[in-house]
Amino acid sequence: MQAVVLAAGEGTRMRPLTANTPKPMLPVADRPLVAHTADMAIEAGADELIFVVGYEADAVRSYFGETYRGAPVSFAVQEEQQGTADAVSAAYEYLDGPFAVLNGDNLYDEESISTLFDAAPSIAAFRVGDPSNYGVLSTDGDSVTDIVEKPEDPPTELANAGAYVFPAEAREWLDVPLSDRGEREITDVVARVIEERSVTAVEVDRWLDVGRPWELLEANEWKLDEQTRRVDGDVRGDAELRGNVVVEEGAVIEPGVTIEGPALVRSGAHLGPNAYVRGATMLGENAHIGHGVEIKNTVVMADSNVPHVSYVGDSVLGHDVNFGAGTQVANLRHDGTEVKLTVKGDRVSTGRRKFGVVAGDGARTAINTSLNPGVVLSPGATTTPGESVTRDR
Ligand code: TTP
Repeated sequence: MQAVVLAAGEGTRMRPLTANTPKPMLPVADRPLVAHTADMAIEAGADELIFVVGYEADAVRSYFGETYRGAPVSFAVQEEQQGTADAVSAAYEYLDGPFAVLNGDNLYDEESISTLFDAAPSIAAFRVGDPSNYGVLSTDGDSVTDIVEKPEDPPTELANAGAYVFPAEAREWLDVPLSDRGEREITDVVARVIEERSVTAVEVDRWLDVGRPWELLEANEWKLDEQTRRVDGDVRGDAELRGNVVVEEGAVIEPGVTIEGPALVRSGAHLGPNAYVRGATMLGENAHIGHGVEIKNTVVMADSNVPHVSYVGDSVLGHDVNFGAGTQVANLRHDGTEVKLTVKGDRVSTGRRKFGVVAGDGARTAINTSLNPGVVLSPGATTTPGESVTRDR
């Protein structure tokens, strides 16, 4: 079966992390987010991958190349982001049979996607207490009878989880009218498929739609937890690696370092001496974490540095970030309420009592900077020595 993977979006809610990297290419454990989607599709039986690309398309192209895990790969370009049905239309000329459509920024448990492929035509559903913010499925047994966007009075608890297998004819049903928000929506294609065919709802056990920075952290927590302990790098002296820790070949762990898994140290990363890494932390390629630094539950992307006596917790650092000596990240509010972040101009709760900061590519803090919970640093932002940063910059 062919699998169409939607990866044309910029990920505006993920800014500033998407300033130079499209959201599907942001790191989740040892590979880009969209590679997890591609892997699931292959495991479920896809024998051809068609990526719909747009924003920063070259990053997706160069990662996947012409074949991926033995499956031929094509790239369809969506010039303007005019909605998910429009994105699938971009792949029209490549389609020649039943096809799956998967969002390039969603994670599922692998088994459910295999069941989805086997049950074609089919749609993935996720059971949520209040599905009124989703597309909601009506069902008769396993069969889907209707789909309604954001209903006030949801007919079931089954939310549309954004993964589908369509019959070959659906290729001709993609040209749906613009919705009220001015996009061509895949929900309208799904509605047509339900009208024309018997469609099975496949309940997925686990689903994460990765849209905002703390969801990227959550995605890493999920995938780091699934990795298998492996130490291929250079671990020196009395460094101690506890639990589910992966150290890739080419990484160096100096004496005095303690790492508590799950944690991943990627190739070229340099850690210590005397650093403490714990709880679902991913240190990207060539990252440098120096003496006296504690890093907890954090994503540090490639080429970033936290070289001297700092604490960084529950945070996401983009590429080529540098935290000056003594930089401290606060990740818990005194009032214990959930940390909020500004997403596209609105204050939004992360749903987490503990969340630190988001640093865009190339952000640099000066010595002894303290950063408040929920602060977002733009790409290239700087601070002054001893500064206490309480607002985004
Ligand atoms: P969204 O998460 O709705 O869009 P986005 O990724 O651009 O993020 P944001 O809303 O923060 O700007 O899209 C869901 C999936 O569909 C995602 O994998 C991107 C993809 N997509 C396209 O490929 N083309 C499109 O026109 C749209 C709207 C989405």
